[in-house]
Amino acid sequence: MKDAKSKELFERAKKHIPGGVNSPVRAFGSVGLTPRFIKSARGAYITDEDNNTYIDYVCSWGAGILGHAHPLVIEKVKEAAELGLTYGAPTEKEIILSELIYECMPSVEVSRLVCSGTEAVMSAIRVARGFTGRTKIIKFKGCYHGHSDGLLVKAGSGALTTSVPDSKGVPSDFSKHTLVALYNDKKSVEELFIRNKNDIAAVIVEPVAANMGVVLPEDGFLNFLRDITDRYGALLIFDEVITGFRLGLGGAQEYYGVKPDITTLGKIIGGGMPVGAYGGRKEIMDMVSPVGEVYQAGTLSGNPIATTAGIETLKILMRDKSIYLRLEEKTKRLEQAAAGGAIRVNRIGSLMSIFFTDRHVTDYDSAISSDTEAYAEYFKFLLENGIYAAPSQFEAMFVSDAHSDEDIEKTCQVFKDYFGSKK
Ligand code: KE4
Repeated sequence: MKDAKSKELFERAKKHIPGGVNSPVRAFGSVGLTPRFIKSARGAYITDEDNNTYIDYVCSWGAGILGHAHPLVIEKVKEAAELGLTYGAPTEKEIILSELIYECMPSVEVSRLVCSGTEAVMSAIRVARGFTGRTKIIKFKGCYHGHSDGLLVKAGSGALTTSVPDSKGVPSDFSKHTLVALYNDKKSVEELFIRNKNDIAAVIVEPVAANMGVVLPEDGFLNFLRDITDRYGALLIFDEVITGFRLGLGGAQEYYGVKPDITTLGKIIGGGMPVGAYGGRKEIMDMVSPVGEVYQAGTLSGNPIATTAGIETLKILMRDKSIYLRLEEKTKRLEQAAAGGAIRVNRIGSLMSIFFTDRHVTDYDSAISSDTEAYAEYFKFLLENGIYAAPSQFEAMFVSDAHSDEDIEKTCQVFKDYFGSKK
């Protein structure tokens, strides 16, 4: 596999960009290889600067549900660009995107567009605190919600599961209001509510976790979170940055039939351009400036080019709901081809992770029992065979509508070759 150009670019990149990348996972650190510098992408394929073309299962971390450079989306983005790139003023496109989000997710009656999932989550938490007048937030070990200070925390040693910063530069004052529970562990949540009673503003959860690899909520877990937050007057925030429009038009909240108070979105709603959103019922969102007293703002929020890409992406998904059936069928074939190896596969819809462990992966501790060296070896084999998977055991595989039967068949064969050789 040629990687001379990527190697050269990586060295050059490190001179003026931390680690040579603008987001850590892209550096291929956990798989110990030179990151591939990508020069183009179309449909299910990405091509690197050494002209290697891969079948892409990262899909820009889920944004690319239609595949790269969908012709319709590109056409509309080009048209929009001719009209100017940004106005810093309201546009009809922002209304259209908010209406489409509401049509697909009725719990998101009112939404505010931002430029990333991090911004969406950070703002959602501020609104939850402003609405309830409370300070504490419960998150789950292994769930990732972007890089805002209060969420870069890990469980403290204390039995109280208070948290401590999980990043340098985050003062402990910023993390002390974040409590950490265990995913799929109702008791850990109950205990935090008993200890903190009416000081918990919200529980934030990835309704399907996808940042410790894909971990599904056990039966009743999300319903339990809905019940306990209602019981204590706290808000329930579903971080659907990954699951929103991925599991279906209504995301995880439709799939599991659990209605959160606030939803955060990203990735697919931008169709590959920088868009995040947070929203909920009007009563809550009226807290947000300029209506209410929770301040949040953004120069490029609702940008006309980004909203155009998002609108066109959602319209394509809404026009042809059979996309989701096709996505599920393709991903099921990948799951079946991987079966048999000393691995565990967690899959829901077109979201999947292969864990190199013999344990059922139901939470963070079982996820990290995976052999990351084995994952790195698998990743390298795939890359050498023209398959681009997530460069980390603790990410997800994403399938797009552009993945053809031949692409899936080829990937299944590579899986069978790899896992067959391991028997
Ligand atoms: P961004 O700020 O990266 O747009 O979104 C943060 C975020 C929030 N919530 C969830 C559930 C997320 O998965 C993310 C970001 N996802 C990662 C992939 N696991 C983005 C990839 C990266 O960090 O480079």
